[in-house]
Amino acid sequence: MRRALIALLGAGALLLAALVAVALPAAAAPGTLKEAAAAKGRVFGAAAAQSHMGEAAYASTLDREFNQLTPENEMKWDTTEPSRDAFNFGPSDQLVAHAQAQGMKIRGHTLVWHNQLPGWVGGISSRDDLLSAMRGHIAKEAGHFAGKIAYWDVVNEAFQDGSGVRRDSVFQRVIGDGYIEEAFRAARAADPAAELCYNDFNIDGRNSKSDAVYALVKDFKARGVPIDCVGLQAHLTLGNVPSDMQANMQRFADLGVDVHITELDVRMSTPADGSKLATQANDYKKVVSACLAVSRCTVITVWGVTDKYSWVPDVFPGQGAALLFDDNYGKKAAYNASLEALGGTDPGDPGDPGDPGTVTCSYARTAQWDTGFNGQVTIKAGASAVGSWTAVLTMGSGQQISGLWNGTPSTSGNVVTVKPVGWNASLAPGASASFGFTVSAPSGNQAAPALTCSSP
Ligand code: 9MR
Repeated sequence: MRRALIALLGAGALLLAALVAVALPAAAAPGTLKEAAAAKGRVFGAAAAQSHMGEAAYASTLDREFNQLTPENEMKWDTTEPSRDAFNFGPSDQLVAHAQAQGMKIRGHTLVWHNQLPGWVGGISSRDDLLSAMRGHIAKEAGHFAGKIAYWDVVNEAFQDGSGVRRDSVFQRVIGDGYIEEAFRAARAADPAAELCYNDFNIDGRNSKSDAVYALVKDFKARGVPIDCVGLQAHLTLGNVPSDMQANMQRFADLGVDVHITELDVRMSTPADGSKLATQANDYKKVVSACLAVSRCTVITVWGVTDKYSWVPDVFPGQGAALLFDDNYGKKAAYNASLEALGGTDPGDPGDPGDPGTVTCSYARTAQWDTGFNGQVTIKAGASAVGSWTAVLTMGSGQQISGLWNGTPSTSGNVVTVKPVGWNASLAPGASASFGFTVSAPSGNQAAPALTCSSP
């Protein structure tokens, strides 16, 4: 009995030790988007295409960082029902199986849309016939995936851009205003477990189009038409996150629906450069922060895994670099900014241009005379902010620093380590600080000192 008790106590101590051991690493900031999002009660997804899944870096980046998958094209009407009543769920089933194996949520995209619509649908001119085709499509597709889909984009892009007017689609022309609610009712019947969303672009801030979507959702809620969420696509251009994005999300949330950012990307004119990438990082940070500030903003999904396969250059020639990973699957500054906005920290992969703490430095000779010269060192932050920096100068033979300004030097032999003076320690992304110095040197030896720098 006594022995058993001691054994039990021993086991208890072991269990406690194990718990502590498990608990300690968990305290570290999450190192991937999906972990950081989960810690905030959010989901972080990406659109993915079955045709790229064979590329190892594509699949491993998707699996490592994201916990929600939106099939980029595979669930669209032209793929799933290319001719009437002939269904093809091959590519979408593969993506769904992959997502399920990875424990990712799946966003169904999309049941009713004027694009990627097979010709036979556009050819229907009778209201009853189109209604029955639409209901049949939804019943079959949402029914096929029932129980596996977390969110359905039931109707996509039903309003004209730049106005609150309904888009002139075949559904609008032939069925009339009521087609949207018919679609939502059919989706609820086919898959009662999925959250049903209305999804559109350029409704990220308040404008006439988002006002129209707001009125639609309000009306649906008032009349009991099933709707659970609104998808703001957030296909944004550099430096143009709507300042009222958070307020816009909040007004939808106040109607009693969840808000999802469904197709986030921030395009720029290519080629990208450090300054554009820093602006983009800030844009992503704004979007993620706005979502976190709205408790019903539960999902953030980017429209692709890598810049390499983004839709942007195909549709906007000369633009691109819109996503979180570059063509080589390197993390961009926007990745780090998003991760940090979610409360995570990148463990750091050497060579990532977006890693925190990256500084570069350069040297210039600003004056010279026979027995000396003035030099200036400029330290520039990478795409993330740095809290401090260190520059190390290795002086040439016989050279000595006789004066130094805007820096704090410490000298050991011919090596001079320079730290900031305080006010020039922290640098915003892409910002720089400089210090200057005077060197006395043997006649004619104006050779540049060797220079390295780091952060902090
Ligand atoms: O990314 C998709 C691209 O591969 C397709 O060619 C394109 C065809 O319409 O659709 C793209 O995805 C769109 C999404 O389904 C709905 N919102 C806009 C997206 C970008 O065009």
